[in-house]
Amino acid sequence: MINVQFAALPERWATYEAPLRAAFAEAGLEVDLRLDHAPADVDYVVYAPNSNLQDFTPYTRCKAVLSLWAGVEKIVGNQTLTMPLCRMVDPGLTAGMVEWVTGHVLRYHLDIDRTIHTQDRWAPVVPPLAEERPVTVLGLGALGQACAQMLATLGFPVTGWSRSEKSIDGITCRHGDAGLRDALAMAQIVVLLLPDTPATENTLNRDTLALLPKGARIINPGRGPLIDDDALLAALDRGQIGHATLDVFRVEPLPMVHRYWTHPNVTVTPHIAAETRPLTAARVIAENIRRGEADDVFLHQVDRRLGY
Ligand code: NDP
Ligand code: OXD
Repeated sequence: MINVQFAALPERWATYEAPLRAAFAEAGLEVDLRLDHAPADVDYVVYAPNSNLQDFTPYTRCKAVLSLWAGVEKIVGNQTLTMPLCRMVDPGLTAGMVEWVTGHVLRYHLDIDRTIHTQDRWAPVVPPLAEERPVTVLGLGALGQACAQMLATLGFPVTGWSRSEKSIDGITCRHGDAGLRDALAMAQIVVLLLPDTPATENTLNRDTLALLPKGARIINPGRGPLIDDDALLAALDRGQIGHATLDVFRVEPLPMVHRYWTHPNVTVTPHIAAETRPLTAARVIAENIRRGEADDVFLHQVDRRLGY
């Protein structure tokens, strides 16, 4: 019997229990899934970083902590978490992010707000085709790559930026510090899908925002610290940035006094770009437990040195 502890907000148990049990059965795993195993008996922890479990010291035989979240910045530095940590890469979450990003890119591309606001007048403005609208995606991981590919399929010229060198069909790939300048130089729309690490903090700052063509639009479903907020607000005020759609913030919920709420050229969404979907995520968890039991390498194991 494999002992699995579910450690997330208590209200999540009702959503995840049945999909996890079904996925374990489907994978042929005999699992005792509970909220309350004795820590020393636990083989795997299914984990959300906002759960009460923060001290992993008593989890002496735990083979892996399997995160339900894609972003691991809240736990990657936890010194008591010495066992392998796997982040969530879930087809359902990826599909949600592709839809959210594509929707917001199309909102900008088609100038949907302006069209709606002028609908009392017959004033046709023909939008350009996607092929005339360069888009840059910062981050070419599970989510960035899927979004970049969907945008390229729609006809946008897409440039992607990552830490390591990549080659992806239909995407102009840039990497490293030097590649960022190229990736931003032509971008009319920038999507941020980087993890929050010391190396990615303030990727968009006063200097890099100035590299963008005037009026460029920013979409951030990545993490708040990727953007220097004061620099973005200043760039919005002087029109260097035309509009920003922000889903994630340094402090969440975004404090009501924050200027983002009232800035006319900012859209705030409450960290809803993409949710982990229990049915598909449960299969990913089951597959990692199967791998752990077979002494195979885990999927999506976090590199603590890199922080993602
Ligand atoms: P991945 O780890 O799969 O991809 C991260 C990408 O960022 C990789 O391409 C990586 O490069 C690149 N990267 C990391 N560090 C740097 C750096 N210093 N310079 C340049 N590129 C860098 O993550 P996901 O795609 O799964 O997720 C991305 C983020 O999306 C998550 O970390 C999370 O913060 C956020 N997220 C937000 C959600 C929401 O609802 N708003 C939902 C889910 C996730 P390389 O390929 O070379 O390693
Ligand atoms: C995640 C998120 O990291 O929802 O999974 O932001």
